[in-house]
Amino acid sequence: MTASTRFFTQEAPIQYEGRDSRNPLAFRWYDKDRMVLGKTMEEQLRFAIAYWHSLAWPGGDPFGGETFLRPWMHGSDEMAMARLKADVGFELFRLLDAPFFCFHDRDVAPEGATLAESNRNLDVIADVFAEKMAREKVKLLWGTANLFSNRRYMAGGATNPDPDVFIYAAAQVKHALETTHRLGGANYVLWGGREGYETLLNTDIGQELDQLGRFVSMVVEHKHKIGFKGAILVEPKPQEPTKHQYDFDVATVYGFLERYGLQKEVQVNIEDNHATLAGHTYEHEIALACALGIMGSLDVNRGDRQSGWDTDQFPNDPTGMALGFYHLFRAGGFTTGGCNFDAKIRRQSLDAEDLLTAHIGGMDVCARALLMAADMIEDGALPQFVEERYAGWRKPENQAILRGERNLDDMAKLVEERSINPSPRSGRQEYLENLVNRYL
Ligand code: XLS
Ligand code: NI
Ligand code: NI
Repeated sequence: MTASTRFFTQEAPIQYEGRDSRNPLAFRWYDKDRMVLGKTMEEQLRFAIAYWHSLAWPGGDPFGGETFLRPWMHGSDEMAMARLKADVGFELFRLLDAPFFCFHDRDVAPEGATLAESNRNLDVIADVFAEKMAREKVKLLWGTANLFSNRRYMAGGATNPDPDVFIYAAAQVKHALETTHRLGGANYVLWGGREGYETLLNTDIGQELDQLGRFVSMVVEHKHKIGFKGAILVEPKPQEPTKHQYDFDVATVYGFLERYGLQKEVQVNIEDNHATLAGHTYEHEIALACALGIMGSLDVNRGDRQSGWDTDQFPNDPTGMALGFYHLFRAGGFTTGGCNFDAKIRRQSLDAEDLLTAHIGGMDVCARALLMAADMIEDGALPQFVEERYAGWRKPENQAILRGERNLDDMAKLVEERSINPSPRSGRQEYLENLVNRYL
């Protein structure tokens, strides 16, 4: 028996028991083998567990320190603690029957005094992972590098005014990307928590954006060099920890990618709580990414209406999730991406069991949302309404406008020739909202 089985009292993986089950340690909606839109729920949703929140976070907040007192955070031998954490982590993945997990380099192994030492520590734990992954079903959805915790990154990694920090960060990302590749990761994520500014009084925005453009280009070049087949994903967020982050939202990231010629190489990892912090909805960000052809993966969580920060709570709103899923699955669903629980239990949720129930609830919310989205797509009334609303644009004479074959003079002539005097048509928003409620 491993140390990890002493952390969770639960021994058998969580099972689907159906919506009438009263068992808190059972799925009520997530029936992994159920076919939805041509694939099993497991294949469609591609759930991942986030190492940082569930295994590396001690339960602190700005007013108080750790509450969880996890055994693997209290030992003098840091590498032994990292191994114990891995044991508990893989036990968590097994109990939740999770197909994927995600990690930052510094979540899984301690940082050393030099980059070389940090790399060695990461390699040791990557070996532990590789060994466990050969035995278990869990795979790596994505890896990433932590370029925000250490004080050297306080003014940014890629966007630091000091070129030595850029170089250090790039070398760290090289190793994290290679480790992700070695473990068969499906994606590599770049989230720029400190790629932004605190005050414009000390910041050259144009210079910093050029640094970031070059940094991301080097990551893409290296991906091809080592033969990594996964996707490179940028994760938008408007602020926190920096006052203003350059990867503000999907639209901003797309503009950045175009400027640096990366729009065919990089996609986005969209997080619900980041979408709302940017003043959008998850639905908006997902629909836009699908329309721009850069939809990669999802961090599923939720914020709090009263809080202006990233509370990273487990999702509990199937309807909101379904509206986002509707766009994602209409566009064909995930390819390399999945639903990563970038979510943490509350700091009063002390028990091992709380980690299980949080994920069970989140997985059920996503499963329910998938079923709703499938109904919306298969019933066809919603997509058909939109199709008809734009039907005029399918006519060859109007297609010619979009192809750039007509100019403003032509527009003036057309108004005369066709006696155009448009009469507005109802957008029927309430009818459509009632339609959505039918799928609940
Ligand atoms: C923080 C981000 C982070 C990324 C990975 O707000 O969501 O957790 O997903 O670096
Ligand atoms: Ni977040
Ligand atoms: Ni995230």
